[in-house]
Amino acid sequence: MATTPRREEIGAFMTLEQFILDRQEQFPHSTGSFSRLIRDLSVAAKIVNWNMRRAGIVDVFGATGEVNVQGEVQQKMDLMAHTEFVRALRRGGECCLIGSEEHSEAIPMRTDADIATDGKYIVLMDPLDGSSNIEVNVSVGTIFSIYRLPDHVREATLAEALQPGVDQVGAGYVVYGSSTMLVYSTGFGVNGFTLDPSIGEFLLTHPNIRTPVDGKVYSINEGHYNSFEPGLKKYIKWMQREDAATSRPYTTRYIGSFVSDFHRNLLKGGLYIYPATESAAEGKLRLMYEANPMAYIVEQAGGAASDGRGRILEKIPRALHQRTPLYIGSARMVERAEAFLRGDLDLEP
Ligand code: P6P
Repeated sequence: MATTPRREEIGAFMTLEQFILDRQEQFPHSTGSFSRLIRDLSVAAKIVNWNMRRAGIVDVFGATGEVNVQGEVQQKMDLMAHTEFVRALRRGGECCLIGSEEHSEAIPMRTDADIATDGKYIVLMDPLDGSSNIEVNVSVGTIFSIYRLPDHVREATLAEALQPGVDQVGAGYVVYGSSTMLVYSTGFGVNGFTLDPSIGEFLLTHPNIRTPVDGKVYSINEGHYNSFEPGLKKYIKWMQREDAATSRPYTTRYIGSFVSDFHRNLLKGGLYIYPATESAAEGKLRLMYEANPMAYIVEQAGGAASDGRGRILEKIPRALHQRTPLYIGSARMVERAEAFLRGDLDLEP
């Protein structure tokens, strides 16, 4: 595992900019547009990080008094993050449409003269997931999903944003934790970059991340246990039973911040579950800008993502803010969950 570079070693790490240019050179016909889009996202991530690190000092805690499209109290930091990512993408000119958890409708990118930009990419995002944790100093994150505007389309509308997850051309997240990391994939593996605030650069500290095929950690809010479906209850009880041969009981780790739970499970192995419950028939996580991008990343790292019955990336979207049950992480753990939910895994009690 790479460690934070000592001062004299910083030069030993490739920066995100260098990595992007290296990757671009592998595609002779590349125009550099996608590279510039990733750079634009990384600039916004640095600005959001700067605001996050001073949140305890400046009055940016708490709610705006508004309720977002999800019916959730919008935190001041949600609005800040949304504003910074929209500003960076609009300024960069590579994005033609944004979908954001913080905005009910898709946001077309236009120039000041209200002319549609010629950007080729659609970005769907959760600008700051888990923001209610900020005022208690718990890690939070940004999640983004990238699609190409179909060639025959001149101006992007919501219809062009509602593509299945298998059609993503990139996805990533930023975790604002003990350090700030940008982790993303463009379909050629998953790479993690740690922000060195002393030079303002993301450094390649986690090249070619692969997630363990199985794990012993599960992340779920067991407060909802009584409303889980029978197969999930059986799976949880199976994970809790003593069995040295299969390293059970497993460990529960649930931070209440999806990006943080996902990141730990990606590196160490594990399974994050937000299932359908009585109060949330479709689960809580959103398909287009939480489940799909993380499913893209985890599959690129050798893991799996399911809604309990089928592959997340193959779900046909209906709406920008639709929700989905989510089982995501180590492939073997996802497969086992699906088997319990089907009722066809007759494991020892
Ligand atoms: P609950 C944060 O609001 C979030 O979307 C995820 O980051 C987190 O895993 C989940 O909801 C927590 O939800 O119902 O357990 O409080």
